[in-house]
Amino acid sequence: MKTNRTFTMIKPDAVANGHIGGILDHITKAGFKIVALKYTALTPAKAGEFYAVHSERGFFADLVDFMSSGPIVAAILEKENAVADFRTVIGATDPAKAEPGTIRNLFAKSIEANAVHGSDSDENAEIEGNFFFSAFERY
Ligand code: RTP
Ligand code: MG
Repeated sequence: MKTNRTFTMIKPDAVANGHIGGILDHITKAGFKIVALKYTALTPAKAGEFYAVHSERGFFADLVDFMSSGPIVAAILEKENAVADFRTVIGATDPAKAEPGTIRNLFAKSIEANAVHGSDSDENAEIEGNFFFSAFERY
């Protein structure tokens, strides 16, 4: 079951720009079932923990500031081949390089404020889902 799941966040830019509904619609029309959903916000400490893998990168401090700058929407999604298929649906990290019709192409403005997060492996999908949702919040 867990190999059919991925984790996503609608990032602060997309929430602030009124794209929660548009992005969730895009996700469900792409064949993903929402099995957990939460409107919340990250503190700087929590944002740093979530993106700890990037702590040595030059953009880390900016990324933490950005991810804690406003509310986000967290969700666990289910679909066959969920992790890889969702990466295709969201498009490249830099929206200028994202394929037409992808979520980042449609809803993102910059390489940092890029509208959505998508897990990069089954293992990280499980870790990230558990970061936001307790067992009784996951269908
Ligand atoms: P994500 O983890 O959020 O799904 O994004 P990703 O895999 O496509 O990209 P990743 O390399 O994991 O980077 C994580 C997030 O850091 C910000 N970033 N800023 N200023 C920059 O050069 C830069 N590079 C990355 C983005 O918000 C990116 O999604
Ligand atoms: Mg990543």
